[in-house]
Amino acid sequence: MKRRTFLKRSLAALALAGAGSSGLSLLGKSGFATQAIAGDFSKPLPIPPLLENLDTSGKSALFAMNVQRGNVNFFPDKTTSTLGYNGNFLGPTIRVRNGQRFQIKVNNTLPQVTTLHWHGLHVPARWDGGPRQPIPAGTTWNPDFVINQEAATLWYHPHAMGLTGEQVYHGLAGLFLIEDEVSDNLDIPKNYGVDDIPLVIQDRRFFADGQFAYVQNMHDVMNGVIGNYILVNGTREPTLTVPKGQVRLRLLNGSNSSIYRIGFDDKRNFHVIASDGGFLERPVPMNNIRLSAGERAEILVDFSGESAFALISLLVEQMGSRTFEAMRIAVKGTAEVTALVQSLRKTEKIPEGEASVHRSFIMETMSMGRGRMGMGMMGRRLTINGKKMDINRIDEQVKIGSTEIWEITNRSAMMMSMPHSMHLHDVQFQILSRNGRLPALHEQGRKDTVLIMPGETVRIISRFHDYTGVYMYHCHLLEHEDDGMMGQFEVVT
Ligand SMILES: [Cu+2]
Repeated sequence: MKRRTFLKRSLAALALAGAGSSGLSLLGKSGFATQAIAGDFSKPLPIPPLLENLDTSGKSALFAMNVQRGNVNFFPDKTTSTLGYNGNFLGPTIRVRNGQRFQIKVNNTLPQVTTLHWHGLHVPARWDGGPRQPIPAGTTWNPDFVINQEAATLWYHPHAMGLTGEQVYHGLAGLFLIEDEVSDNLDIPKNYGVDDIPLVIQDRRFFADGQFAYVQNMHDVMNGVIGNYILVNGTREPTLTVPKGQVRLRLLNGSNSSIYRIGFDDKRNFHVIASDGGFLERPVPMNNIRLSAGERAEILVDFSGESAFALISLLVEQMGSRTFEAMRIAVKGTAEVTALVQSLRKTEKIPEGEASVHRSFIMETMSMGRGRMGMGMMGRRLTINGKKMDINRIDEQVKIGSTEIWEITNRSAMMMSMPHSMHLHDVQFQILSRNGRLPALHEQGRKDTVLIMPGETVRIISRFHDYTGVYMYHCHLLEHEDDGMMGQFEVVT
C-alpha cells in the first residue's frame, strides 16, 4: 500500500512537470531515442569506488589513473561507446586530506589529447590541468603538490581546448573530496557509500543506435546540449538504499550545460551543509536547490521518520521545464547519525574594504546580424568582455596576495537570453551580491562557480594567495566554454 501512495505521488510530480514551458512531451527530438514512460528503478545506485592510495602508509596520497575508452549498456540491447577513468564511464572518487602531499600519474590512453582539471582546487598553476597543461595521446602527466584547502566536495574533469564538452559528455568526470579535522569531528554522516553518498547527476541524449548524440549544431552551442535521460552516477533510473536517520548527499551537477532544480517528490525539507568550497556556517533548510553545471552542494536529508517500505523520489527539473524522476530512495536499517548538526564551521567573511582592485566582466550573447532567424543564428557569438578565448593572450593580471572584487554581468539581448555559469580556477570566492542584494543563505559560503541568469549582475570577492601563474575563468556551460567563452588571468608577483 505504501508503494501505491508512492506511485501516486510520483505521477503527481510528473504531471506538475508537464506544466512547464515545454510540457511533458515524452517524445524526444526527432532522431533521438525517447524517454521510457515508466521507469525501471530496479538497479541499485552504483557508488564510484574510492581510488586506491598506493602509499599504503596513508601519509601521502599517491594515485594512478588511466584515461580510457569503454562501453556501457545504458539500454539492454544497445552498446554505447564511452570514456572513463580506470573504467568504462566516469571515474573513481579521489579522497585526500588537507595538508597531504598529492601525487598522481595520469596515463592518457586515448587517441586524442586530454587534460585533467581539479575543479575547485586551490592548486599551483602548472598542475591546474586547464588548457595550458595538455596530456597528448599516449603520454602521462604527473602532478605533485600539497593539498592546501579545507574540507570540500570538488570534482575533476578534462579541460582541453575545444574538447571539454565532448570528453565530459562521453564520461570523463569524477569526484575529488578533501577531508580535514573539521569534517572528521563534525557529527554528520561520513561513511562513504553508506550514509555519505556521492551523486553525480548528468543528462544525456542518445541516437537510436545507442550512441551518445553529442552533435554540436549552432542551436546546441547556444543552448547547451540538453539530454532527455538523467543519469545518476552513470546509471539510468537507479534505487539508492539508505539507513533510517540522517543521510548526506553530495550533489554534483555534472551535466554539460543543464541547470537543475533538485528536490524530492514529497517536497520534504533538507538542510544544505556545504557549497562548492566546503561547509556553510550552519545548515540551511530548503526544499529544492538550483545547481548550474559544475556546481556542488552537500545536503542532509532526514529519513528517520520513514516506514520500512518507504520510497522517496529524487526529482531533477531541467532548465525550468521538464522534471525527471532521477532516482528512488528506499529506507532500510538504522543510521549512525540521527540528530541534525547545529553548527558546521566558522567562516571568515572577506570584508569588501579589503579589495584593492575592482574588475567588471560582461558575459554576452550577441548577434552578428543578418536577421534574427535562420542565417542570423550563424552569426551569434558568446564572449566575455567582447572577447573569445585566445591561449596566447592574458586578459587580466592579478597581484599575488591581493583581494579583488569582480562584477560579472550576464548581458543577453532579447531573444538570445542565455544563463551563464561563471567559474574561476585557483580560488574559492564569496558572493557579495546578486542584483544588489545579499545572496541566499546557501550561496553565502565558498564558491567557485556561480549561475548568472540573463540580466543579472553578481559581485564576488576573492583573495589571490599562494600561487602565481596563469589560470582560467570561463562559463561552465561546456558548449559555451568550448566556443570560446573563456579568458585567462595571471597571478603575478
Ligand atoms: Cu555560458
